[in-house]
Amino acid sequence: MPDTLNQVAADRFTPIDDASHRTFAEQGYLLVRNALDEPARARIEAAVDRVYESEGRAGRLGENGAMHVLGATFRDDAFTELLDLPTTFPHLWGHLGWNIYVHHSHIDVNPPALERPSPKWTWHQDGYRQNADLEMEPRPMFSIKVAYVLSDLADEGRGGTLVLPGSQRSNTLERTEPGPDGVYPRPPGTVEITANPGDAFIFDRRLWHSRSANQSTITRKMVFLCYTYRWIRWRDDIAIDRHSAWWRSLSPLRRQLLGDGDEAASHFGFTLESGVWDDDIPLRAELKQRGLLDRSRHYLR
Ligand SMILES: O=C(O)CCC(=O)C(=O)O
Repeated sequence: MPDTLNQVAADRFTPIDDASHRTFAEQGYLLVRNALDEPARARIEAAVDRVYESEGRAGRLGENGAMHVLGATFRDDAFTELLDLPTTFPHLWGHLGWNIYVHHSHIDVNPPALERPSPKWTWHQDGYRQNADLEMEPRPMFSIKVAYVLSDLADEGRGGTLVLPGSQRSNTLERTEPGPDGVYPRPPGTVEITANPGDAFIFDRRLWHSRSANQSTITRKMVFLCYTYRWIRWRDDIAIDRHSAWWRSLSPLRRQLLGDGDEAASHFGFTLESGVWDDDIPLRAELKQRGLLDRSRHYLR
């Protein structure tokens, strides 16, 4: 393997620094500047455009030409590189550990909105029943989403995601009172995430967040990947073709991140035969080889 590729391979296993770890734990989100360099950003944007064209041809675009499609990682080979991207992947295993995969991903294209901000209350935590079935406060994090920003979101009003820093520790969020126009004001403390093309942000699924209307003249383009534990089910309807050239070309790590597992027990981190942690699970093997398993962090044991 040429040196540069070795370097890239090594970077995805470089642990994140303590300050980033702490900021994410405190705020519930973290902005990662320049997650994609310009050639990579352009490759991903071109893939988004291909999906957009195909959805358009199939008559599946929403109002105003908006697109929200699930199963992004299976929609175009170009998205494969996002799975273990060196600039973001250390945050995923650094907070969740080695027994993870991407169970949900989506591509969003939001042309300039013609309408005024939605009168609907759109603040939520991710995870649906994960927010109802468990009686505890705060509930477990369970998953982290990475949001790749492909268009220019540097100014407010371009459809940036709204977040309430620190709100991941709270099971509930009080609704604000709608104004005379029916529109709910933003909860106090709201931050609209602004970012440059190629930046990414990661967020704890419990962080209270909301879409915002794109009131600019720039079409917003984003790709979201949600990493969770392998013992949590798929959120998207996907079918893996294990005989495809694409699947066979993938590294064992990428196959893990796309949901692969030899046997049911593997999804719980062990083999039936050994009854203990499965050292063949690709991400565990990669971390172990580098001395990155860490008994002091339960999820990295
Ligand atoms: O599109 C956005 O800005 C927010 C997306 C969102 O709410 C989500 O991914 O759960």
